[in-house]
Amino acid sequence: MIFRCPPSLKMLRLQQSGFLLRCCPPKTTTAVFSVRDKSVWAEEAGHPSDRNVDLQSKIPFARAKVGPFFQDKPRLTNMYLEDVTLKAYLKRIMPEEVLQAITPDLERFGRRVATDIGVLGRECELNPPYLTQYDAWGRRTDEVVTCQAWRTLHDISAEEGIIAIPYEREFGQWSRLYQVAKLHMFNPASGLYSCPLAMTDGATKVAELSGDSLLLERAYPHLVSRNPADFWTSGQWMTERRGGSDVANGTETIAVPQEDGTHRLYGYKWFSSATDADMTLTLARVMDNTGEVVQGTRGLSLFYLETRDSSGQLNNIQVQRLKNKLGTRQLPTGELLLDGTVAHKVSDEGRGVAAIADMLTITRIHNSLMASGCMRRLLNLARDYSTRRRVFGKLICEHPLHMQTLGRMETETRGATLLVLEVGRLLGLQDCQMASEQYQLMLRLLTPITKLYTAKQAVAVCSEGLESFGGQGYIEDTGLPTFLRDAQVLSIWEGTTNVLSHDVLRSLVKTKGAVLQAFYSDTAARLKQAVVKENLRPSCQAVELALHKTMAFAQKAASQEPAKLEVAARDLSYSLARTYIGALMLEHASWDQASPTDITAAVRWCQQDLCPVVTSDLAGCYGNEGMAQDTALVMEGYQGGASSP
Ligand code: MFK
Repeated sequence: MIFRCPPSLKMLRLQQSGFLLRCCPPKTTTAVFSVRDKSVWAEEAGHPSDRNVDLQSKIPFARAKVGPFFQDKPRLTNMYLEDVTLKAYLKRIMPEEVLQAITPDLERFGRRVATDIGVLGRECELNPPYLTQYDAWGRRTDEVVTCQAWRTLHDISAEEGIIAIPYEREFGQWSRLYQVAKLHMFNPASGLYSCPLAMTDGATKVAELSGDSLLLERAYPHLVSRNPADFWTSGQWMTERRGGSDVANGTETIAVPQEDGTHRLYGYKWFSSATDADMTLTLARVMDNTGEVVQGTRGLSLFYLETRDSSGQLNNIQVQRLKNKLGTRQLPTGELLLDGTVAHKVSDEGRGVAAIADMLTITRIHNSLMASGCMRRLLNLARDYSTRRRVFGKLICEHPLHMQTLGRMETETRGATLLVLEVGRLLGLQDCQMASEQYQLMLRLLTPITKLYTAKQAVAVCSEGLESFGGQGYIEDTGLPTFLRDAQVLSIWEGTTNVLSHDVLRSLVKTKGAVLQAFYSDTAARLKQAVVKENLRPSCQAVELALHKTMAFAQKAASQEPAKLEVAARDLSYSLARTYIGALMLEHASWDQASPTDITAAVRWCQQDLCPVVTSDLAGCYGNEGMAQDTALVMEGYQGGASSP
């Protein structure tokens, strides 16, 4: 129903308030309203006056009436069938028999995440966990109370094989990609159950790679179980009070060796996601028999511990409090005091960081899948909404400017999706010891690049996504603000953008530049394939130019003082990300079954500055003067914080 709001409506409202009735008699109105239930209007219309019943019946707003218009809400249908990039990538990459075997499951799951799983995820947001520290009789219990939906998501995760799939290896190297496809759909629907699953996957990988017999025999069967009653989740307790990024210098927890070969841990874990996990991997410094510990990275070892003993009592762990966070409110993130916690060492002494790096690789990939998944889910909601919302005389999908905005978000999302899927493919090869040296180098380099870049994309796309709903995007009970809140953590946990930019540099230094050589050959090979399509040629040239410029910059910077490369690390990472995504999109668009929109997306991607590191270098941002200017810019006017509360 369309109704116009004639100027005389203002007057009617004044009449309703009694103002005009007291001041002057009502004039004849020309208002034309179509009101469905006249009798109700008339019945309720005890005011402003029974003198004008006809007029009253035409007033759309009155006591306890909110008007006849209700905006239709956005809906999701099937997160697999509607994801053209995910479907096309799997079709292009996977052997036909594997794709045929897994497609029914992906289609069923795509529907589930749009329906019951999405509802459970929302319930987790609405019913956040809380901590009960004492029972009625004063005993310390430290019970983390989670909602039923959270526990149901635990069971669903097991039944759906979210962790089991890549380790069962039913489809060999493709099993990981199968899991990755499910995670891309599941993560944004899961009420952040994706977080414990990320750490669980990481712990499973560490168990496999470490070959530690206790981890393999005791924990591993639980971690990969499809039986909800047996399925365990794992934590990853890395962060301590001195801070999260500088693990080597911030870790104070000590491990005291016991006669039975175990260790007892004493420390304070400051930010422990999913405090309700069954087990965890954590870092500590082994104390020698003189009471000394080794500081720095070389003093850190990796430990496995179970959070409760066989009688259900906490393993000398006190949950001090749950964190009050901007987002991820669904997660019981806690501060934990370890006071003699029994633990088992799983790495060689002093090799803790290197050992937990295998876990970080997995959790960083999960983080990227949360980013790509969030963008896709919100974009699907936004495009559906654009067919239901009418403003300025037409549906918003008929407004070219609105479509341009969504189109830009779509391009980002497609690029991110191709990148995370490619990382999933590489991880599958590594899982099965099938990764060539080049692929292993690519996985090492792409993991931090993908994590840092997709996280930033997710924040930008989710922010724009909320805006595409107008004011409703800012209203809590639409569920939309959760997207933005939860996206914001993606660039923080698992290593901030700058920490991950350092990790990119670490991979360069550690491999003596071999990761960049691998990057060059991989990117060039993809461009060679795409350039045969005439309509892609200019874009291929743009990516090729960016590739050469980035390589030349990295080579030049490596021979200069380290500070220059360090201050360029973020822009270098962005350049590698944009260049590589460009190559992936062009390769995808050159596939003989590519759609016209694959070409549009690839061409548009390549229109941006693909090589910001060279742009900024030319502007002098990385020289001594540029660095001094940054500091001056930031510090101008600063009064030393003396008057802060
Ligand atoms: C859907 C949601 C998913 C997410 C859920 C997860 C929730 C969990 C929440 C959290 O726990 S957030 C906390 C996560 N914490 C971090 O991410 C820490 C960030 N800091 C870093 O990453 C630091 O850069 C790092 C701890 C790795 C630095 O430590 P060091 O000791 O200064 O590193 P160093 O000395 O460079 O490297 C030590 C060894 O580790 C070296 O091996 P070698 O001795 O053999 O040379 C490195 O090569 C190796 N290494 C470091 N990073 C690596 C790595 N190996 C492979 N890959 C890497 N990324």
